[in-house]
Amino acid sequence: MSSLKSNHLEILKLLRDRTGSFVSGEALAEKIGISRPGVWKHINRLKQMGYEVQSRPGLGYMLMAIPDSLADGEIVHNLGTKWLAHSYHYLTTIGSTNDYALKLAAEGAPHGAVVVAEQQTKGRGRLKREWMSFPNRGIYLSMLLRDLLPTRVAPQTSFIGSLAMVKMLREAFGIGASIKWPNDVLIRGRKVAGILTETQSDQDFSRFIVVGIGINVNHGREEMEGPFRYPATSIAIETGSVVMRQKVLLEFLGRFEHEYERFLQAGLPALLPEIEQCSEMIGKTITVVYGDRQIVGKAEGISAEGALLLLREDGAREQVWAGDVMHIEGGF
Ligand code: BT5
Repeated sequence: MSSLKSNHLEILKLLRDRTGSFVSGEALAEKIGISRPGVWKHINRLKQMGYEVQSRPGLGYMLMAIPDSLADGEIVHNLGTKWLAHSYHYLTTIGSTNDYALKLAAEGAPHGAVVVAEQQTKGRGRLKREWMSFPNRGIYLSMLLRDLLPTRVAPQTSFIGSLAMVKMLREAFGIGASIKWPNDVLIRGRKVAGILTETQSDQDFSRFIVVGIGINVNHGREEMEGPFRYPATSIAIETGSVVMRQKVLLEFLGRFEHEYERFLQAGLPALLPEIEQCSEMIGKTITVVYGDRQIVGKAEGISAEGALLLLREDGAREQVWAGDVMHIEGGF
C-alpha cells in the first residue's frame, strides 16, 4: 500500500469516526502527521473516488455520503471476520478475479486472501463459459483457502458458498432463495449467483482452493435478459430497490467464514440437512444435462461427498457428479 493510499484511508476513517460533525483540517493534519495542503490533497482524492465531503472555512471537513464502492476503505474497516478478507485485493477492472487469486496463491498469498473487482472482462463460469460482469453493478469475488483438504473434498467448498449466499439473502435482505445443485443460487427460479471453485491439487491433497462467486446485485431487468442458459435476476430486481453492494459483500463474507469453519470441523455431512432443505429440487423429477447426456430422474438428495442422488426413470439409482439441472417438475 502506498503512503498516499493509506493517508487518504486514514483521513476517511477519522471522518467516519466523527460522522455528522466537522473535523478541522488542523486536527486531521496533526493526527496523520502531514501538512494542511496535504490533507486537502487527500480530501480531493476521496472526492474523486465518489465520497461527498463538505468543507467549511473555520470548521473543517464533514463526510456527507459514501459511494457504493467495494474499495478497501469501505470494506476492510467494517469486516466482522476473524481471518477472511484480512488480506484484501481490490481492483477496478480485471480479466477474472479467479485467475488473479490463482496467481496470488502461486505467489504465496495467505489463507483467507480475497480478490474483489468492480468489473471483469473475462469472467468465467464452468467449462469456460462466460460470466457477464457488468461494471459496478455486481460483486465479483474470489476467496483463497489454504487448508489441507483431501483432493476429493476440496470441490465441496462450492456448497459452502451457495449455503452462505442463501442464508445471507434470507437473513440480511429477507429474500427466499434456493440452491440449484451444484453451484447456482436462485431466487424465484432465476439465477442470482454462480460459483466457480478451482483447486490446485497433488495426488492426495489440495494445495489451495479458490472459491469464486459472481453475485448479481444492482442489475436492471434489461441486463438480466441474457442470453443466458438459465433465466437470471438480481437482488435489486427482487427487492425493488437498489442495495448497497458493500452490505452484500460484508454480510456474505461473515457467513462464508462461519459455514466454512463448520465444514472444516464436521465435514459436508453436518451441513447436508441444511443444504438439502435449501435445494428445492429434492424430491422432484429433474433433467440433468452432462455433456451429450441427458438424465431424467427423481432427485433423492445429495451424497456425503456432494454428488446428486438420482432415481432414474428406469428404476436404477445414479450418483451424478457434474452437470447442469436444466428442468425441474413444476418449476423451481
Ligand atoms: C457459474 O458457472 O455460474 C459460475 C460463475 C462464477 C463467476 C465468478 S465471478 C468471480 C469469479 N471470477 C471468475 O472468473 N468467475 C468467478 P456456470 O454454472 O457454468 O454458469 C455459466 C452460465 O451462466 C453462462 O453460460 C451463462 O448462460 C449464465 N450467466 C452468465 N453470466 C450470468 C450472470 N451475470 N447472471 C446469471 N447467469 C449468467
